[in-house]
Amino acid sequence: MTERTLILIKPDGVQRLLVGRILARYEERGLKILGLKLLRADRALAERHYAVHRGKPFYAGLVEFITSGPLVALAVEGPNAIAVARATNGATRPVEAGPGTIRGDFALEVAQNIVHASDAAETAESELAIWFRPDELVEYGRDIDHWVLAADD
Ligand code: DAT
Ligand code: MG
Repeated sequence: MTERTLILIKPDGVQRLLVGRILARYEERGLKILGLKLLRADRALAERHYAVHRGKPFYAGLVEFITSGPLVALAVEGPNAIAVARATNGATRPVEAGPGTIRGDFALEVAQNIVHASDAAETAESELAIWFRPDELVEYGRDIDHWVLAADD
C-alpha cells in the first residue's frame, strides 16, 4: 500500500555532516521525496512532535536534543513507506541496530540515534502535519517509477 511518512535527520546527523549520506539511503531505496527542509525546531514544535513521550524519564533530554541545532525534515512516499523507513533506520537502540541500517552504521547511543521515522499510519499523518504545510508537499511522477513500483501501486 502506498504510504507517506515523516523522517527527521536529527541535529546529530546535521552536525556530523551525514545529511547527504543519510538522504541517499532513503532515495536509493526508491522512496519518493515529497518534502524536504532544514530548520531549527523550537520548544513548542519539539513538544508537539514528542507528545507521546511526555512523562518518560528521557523526555526532557529528548526535547533538549531535538532543539539543540538544525535538523532536516523529510516527507517521503512509497509502498509500505512507514515500515520501510523504520527498517532503513534500524532499531531504536543502536546496539541492536543491524549493520547496513542508518543507526547500525552511524550511531552508538539511543539519545543520539541520528534519525526519526513515524511508527504507524496515524502518527505518520499527524507528524507530517506538524512538520509540513500541505503546500510544502509536492506531488510528481518519476520516470523510474516504472522500474521501482509494481504496476498497481
Ligand atoms: P524511535 O525513535 O525508534 O521511534 P521511540 O519512539 O521509542 O524510538 O523513542 C523516541 C526517541 O527517544 C528515540 O529515538 C531516542 C529517545 N529514547 C528512547 N528511549 C530512550 C532511552 N531509554 N534513553 C534516552 N533516550 C531514549
Ligand atoms: Mg518513535
